[in-house]
Formats: sequence, structure tokens, C-alpha cells
Amino acid sequence: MTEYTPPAVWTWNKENGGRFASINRPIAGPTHDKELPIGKHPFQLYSLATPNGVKVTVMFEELLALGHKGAEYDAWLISIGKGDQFGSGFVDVNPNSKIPALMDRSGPTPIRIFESGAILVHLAEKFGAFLPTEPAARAECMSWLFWQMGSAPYLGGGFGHFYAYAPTKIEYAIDRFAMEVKRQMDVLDRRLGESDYLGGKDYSIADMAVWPWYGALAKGLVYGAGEFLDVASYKNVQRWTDAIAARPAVQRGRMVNRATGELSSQLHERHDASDFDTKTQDKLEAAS
Ligand SMILES: N[C@@H](CCC(=O)N[C@@H](CS)C(=O)NCC(=O)O)C(=O)O
Repeated sequence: MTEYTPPAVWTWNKENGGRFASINRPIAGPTHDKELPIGKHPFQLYSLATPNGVKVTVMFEELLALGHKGAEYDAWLISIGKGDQFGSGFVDVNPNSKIPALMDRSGPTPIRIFESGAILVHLAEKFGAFLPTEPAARAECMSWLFWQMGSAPYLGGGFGHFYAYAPTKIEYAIDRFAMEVKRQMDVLDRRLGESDYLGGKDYSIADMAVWPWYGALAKGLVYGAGEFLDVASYKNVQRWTDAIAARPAVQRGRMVNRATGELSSQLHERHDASDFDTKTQDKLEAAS
């Protein structure tokens, strides 16, 4: 590997390669004018079924499964590979240009919420669900929720990027982030050895936030790194991952705004509970 000497002032090299070179930029703000669609429900979600997106669609499906009819939502597909996150309407909802982004239109004045953790807390507080109110239990739940926000960038932006996406394999970077991700898995494994769920005995928004990242990692579904990280050895994480994956609301939430994989698992837009039966891509494509 050739040694790199950083110049005095960094400049943008658009040809630096890597999986996301076409959408990464060093500036914020919109690149084009584009209004967002608005459907009939109180909540308008603009998202994609990445781990960060799935957290929120799982929460909506769990709330609806509990009988909270006020949690009805329209889920619109944001194709980040095509740059939809840089449209003016999306940037108005999330100035950080990342999915998921939510408009709460249930009250007289629409409220924007971005960052998946903020969205989960907003919904949990609004419906009084999946976030304990007793101070010690609430603190534990919030701690694991925020643990995810601080930890997953090492998994995705650190390990996943250098192991799977970077144009060259850099041993130093892969080694550094593999060590950190294995440490994180051990943190989770020890916690899940002492309680059923991350916040305690009950399933909560902390599990909804952590599972799409670390549950997928535990099953070898991200970065093709299951064997490399010996994920099968984290037995408590495996038990927790399987329990969450078995929840019907989780199975529905994973399908919403999904644009890859089996056509029968892709529900690009969700506007009604019946869409899971009638509007998956296999059915839409067969009908067209
Ligand atoms: N901390 C944010 C992370 C959101 C995020 O990284 N979203 C990614 C998809 S998983 C995205 O929209 N990327 C588009 C881009 O970076 O241009 C959250 O939890 O909501």
C-alpha cells in the first residue's frame, strides 16, 4: 500500500471510488426541487428498508398490532441510490438528507422528526407504548437506544465500509473495526445473558433500534461477515434475534419500503394494512 500524505487543504475527488461514491458529497442542502407526496394518514414516512429505516416501520406495525389506530401511516419510498434524499422536500423534513424522515400530521401543525432514535421516542411517547415510564426502566431503555445510535456507525460506516465496500482492503482499518464490532457484540451478548430484552423483561424501542443492525449481523445478513466475525458464538444475541424475527409486526415492518431481495418481500409503498397482501412487487409485476 502506498503511503498517503494529506495535502494542506482537503479537496473533493469525485472519482475516489467505493460503493457510495455517486451519492457522497462534502456539502449539505438540496440538489434539486422536488415536493414530497402526502397521503391520507396522520403519519407520513419517507424512508427505505435499510436497518435505519426498518426500525421505524417495525414501530408503526407494532403500534398498529397493539390496536393504536392513530398510528396509521403512509410510507413513501426514498431511493437513496438515486439521490432522492437530496430533493428539496426531503431536505425540508431532514436537513441531514438521510432516511428515515417523518412528518407527524396528526395535530393542527405538522411536526417534522428526523433521526430514527428521535422518531422512535416521539412515537413511543405519543402512544404510551414500548418505552417504560418508571424512571429506572425508562433510563435503561433510553441507554440502549442511544447505545445503538453511537455504536452502529462503527459497524456500518467503519467495519462494513472497509470490509465490504471500500475499493481496496486495508488491513489496519478492517482489523480496527472488526475488533470494535466484536466488542459491541459481546456487550450485547452479556446484557442479553441477564435479561430477555435490552431494556429489561419487556420488548421496547431499544430492541427495535438495535435488532435491524445487530440481529442482521448475527445472522450473517450484512457485509457477508458472519463467519469472519464468528457471529454464531454470541448465543444470547442469537436467541434474542430469533425471538424478535418471529414477531408478525417485525415481519411486516421489514417489507415496507424494501426495494431489494425476493419480490414477494418488497412492499415499495405502504398506505393500508391490506397492501401486504395485494401490493408486494411480485403481485404488482404479475398484474402489469
Ligand atoms: N443516525 C441516522 C442514520 C440514518 C442513515 O444513515 N441513513 C442512511 C441509510 S441507512 C441514508 O439515508 N443514507 C443516504 C446518504 O447518506 O446519502 C438515523 O438513525 O436515522
